[in-house]
Parts: sequence; structure tokens; C-alpha cells
Amino acid sequence: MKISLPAQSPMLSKDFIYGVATASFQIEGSADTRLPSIWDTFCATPGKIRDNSDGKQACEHVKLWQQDVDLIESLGVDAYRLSISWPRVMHKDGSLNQQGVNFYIQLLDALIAKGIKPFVTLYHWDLPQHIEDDGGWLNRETAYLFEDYAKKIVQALGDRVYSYATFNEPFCSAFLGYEVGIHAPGKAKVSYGRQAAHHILLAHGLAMQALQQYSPNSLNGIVLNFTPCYANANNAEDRNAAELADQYHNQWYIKPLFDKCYPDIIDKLADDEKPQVEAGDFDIIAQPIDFLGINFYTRAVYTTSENEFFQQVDMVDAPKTDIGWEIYPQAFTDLLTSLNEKYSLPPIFITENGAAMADKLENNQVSDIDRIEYYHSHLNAVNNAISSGVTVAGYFAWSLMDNFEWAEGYLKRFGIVYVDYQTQQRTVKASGLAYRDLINARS
Ligand code: PNW
Repeated sequence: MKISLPAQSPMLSKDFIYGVATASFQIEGSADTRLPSIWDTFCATPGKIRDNSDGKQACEHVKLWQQDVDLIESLGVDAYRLSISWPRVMHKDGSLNQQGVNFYIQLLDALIAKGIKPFVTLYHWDLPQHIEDDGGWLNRETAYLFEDYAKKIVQALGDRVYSYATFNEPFCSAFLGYEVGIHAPGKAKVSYGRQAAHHILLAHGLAMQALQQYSPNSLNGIVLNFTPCYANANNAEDRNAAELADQYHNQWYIKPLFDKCYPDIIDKLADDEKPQVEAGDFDIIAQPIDFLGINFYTRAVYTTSENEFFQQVDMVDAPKTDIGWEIYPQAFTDLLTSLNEKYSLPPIFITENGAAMADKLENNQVSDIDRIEYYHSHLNAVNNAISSGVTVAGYFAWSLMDNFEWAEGYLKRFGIVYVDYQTQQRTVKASGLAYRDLINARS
């Protein structure tokens, strides 16, 4: 089983960027050398994490970073996407924590020395807890604190970074964290979710201005996740439900970036559910971006509901990954082509795509054939979108290695490298070898 693409695919050219991705809280460990984040607090709250685990050790990447850089190199990738832990690089008073900054500087220098391009995300969900104590993303002031953090860290890292993303998946922070409460900080109210989303988008716009000023030579943008929405039955009611779900979960985060407004579904919200938007906010939010990062895992299917705008339908008989997400690669092509029609997009990077599988380490090997098949079908789905005119410049596998999978703890494995959490031993899975072979097959 291998990952292959049509012979003429632009994804087989050397200038198509292949990478692997991680995030700070999910791999770093060494929680004792940084400030607490909202995820530390959430993990310490009984019932929030499926295996009652936390990020105190995770993959011990802060201690093992040198061997992890060698591991990344061994996969033959062009780029590595990581995130910076805000609570590791800043003190409570807003000054830089030089010890934390030095960790990232040595990591970036080691990557650069090996010719690996660093893609850096400034916010992958680990908000300092003291900022949450002042209201977190419900407090408009947090957007300005983020702008200040962005300015300081970008200046400290100098010209080491190939690409900066302001945020990873505002949907997850706002909706999962503040609207339904299954992610940190665990707040649950419609108005909270909508307000958090607005302040995160505002923070993105403010930070984009700082990035273009202090790091004009890097590719600067944002990473959004999309779960394309399909109608269950092919009738007007279900098509409408799917359209509304798409507006609420997907378009809410991209439309303001290009069209300076929220989608129409905002008019269906009660007044006290709508976000407070100040004059000029959309002009800040809609800063030009050098690239759009897209994370794709699955689709969702919707029908109508009596008391809600839409209701998701479980595709009972469909193939699914170990986390219960339907495997439906056609949605990836549909997503890219439809976004390309709706918006005038900058170049796209697929900043995450991958699958959780119930991996077993046997004789020092992991035969994750289903994951290879997932990568094969999804890379070909991207290729099909490129063939119909979408500009995609690179692709990152989620994830470099198994790690702390948020509310699922360590129970779900997304890595192309297996991690034994007892010994911290890393073993490249069959999918990691197949990914390396695809990368090496380019001309
Ligand atoms: C993304 N959803 O999370 C994150 O960027 C990663 O940190 C994470 O490990 C990976 O995907 C796998 O989960 C998501 O419910 C979590 O729609 C949930 C959703 C989407 C993305």
C-alpha cells in the first residue's frame, strides 16, 4: 500500500511543500516551566478529559526536541508546522519570558539548519489562564493583549520563520470552548460563542497588521477548519438546514475576512445572542492575508429540526476513523472548489489533514494501512481541486506524532509516528514511511 498521485500532478513537483504539524499543548509537556493555560485548568476539572489525563508530560517535546527534529528530518519533509505556547513565552506582566523564547529560537535554528521551513502558529488554544480569569475571549481587551504578544514574539524570533498563522481554528476555540463547552475553558452559551469568535477575529486582524509590519518577508495568514455540510435528503428543507449549518460553523469564520460581515444566519439569532461589534472592527478583521490555511478532516450531514436551525445526522453505515469521523474525501475537493468560487482567495496551504486510528505497536512496527489509504484518498482529493483551478501550495499531515488529543486525552492516535507514552519511544508508522516515499518520489 502506498500513497500515489497521477504522474502529471503539480503535487509531485519539488516546489509543492510537504510538512507535518503539531501544537504546543499537545506535545510539549514541561508544564512546570511555563504559566498555566486554560487547558491545564480544564484537564484538572473532573469529567472533561476522557482518560482524565493532562498535558504535563505529553510527548516531552521540550526535553526531546533535538531527537524530534532528527525525526522530522528523517521523514524528508520540507516544512514543520508548530505552535508557540503563549504562556511559555510571556510573563504575567506581559514581558517576554526569555527562557521560553530561547526554547523556540533553538528549535527554529535547528530546523533551519536542516533546511526545514518553520510554519509557526501563534495561537493553538493555550490561552494563559490569568487572561481567562479576566474574561478570556469574552473580554475585548484580550484581542489587544494578543496583538501585543504577537508584536513581541515576532520581533524576538527575527527572520527565522517562513510562515506565521495568527490563529488555529477559531471555530474550535469559540464554538467548542465558549458555546458548547467541550473544550477549554468549558463555557456554554450561544452569546459567549459568538462574542468569543468576534474577539478572536478582531485579534487576528490586529495581529495581521503587526505581522506585516514586523515580519513582512514571511507568509502571514490564518488557519481555519472546515467541515463541509451536506443535506441528508435531497429536498429543500434539508438543503436549507445544510446551508444554515455551513453558515454557522464554517462561513462565520471566513466571510468576515473577505466580505467584512457575518453570514445571514446572524439575523436569525436573538439580539442578546449576537456579538457586540464596534464600528471599524470589520476593517481590522479583513486585513489582506498572504495565505489561507485550511484544516480538513470530515464532512457533516444535516436535516431539519423542530427547535433548532439544523440537526446533524449520524451516517451509521459510513466508513469512519477511530474518533468516529466519517471518511469522505470528495468533501475535501468540494470544499476547496466552493471556497475558491465564493472568495478571492490567496494561495492555500492544507495545514492539517489526517486520521485517528487504533494503532498497535507489534515487533517495533505499526501497520496502519487504513491511515495510508486515508492519506492517499485525501491527497488525491486535493489534486482534483488543483486540477479544477484551485491554488494549493502545500500540505501538512496531522500529526507528526501521536499526542494529547484534547478532550479525548491520549486515547486517540493521529500520528504518522507512534509514541509509547511510558518510554517516550517514537516509532515511524507504515503511514510515515509511505508519506516519506511520496515526498521522495517528487521530481
Ligand atoms: C484539530 N471538530 O482539532 C486541531 O487543530 C488539532 O489540534 C487536533 O488534534 C486535530 O484537529 C484532530 O482533532 C479539531 O469537532 C477538533 O470539528 C475538533 C473539530 C475540528 C478540529
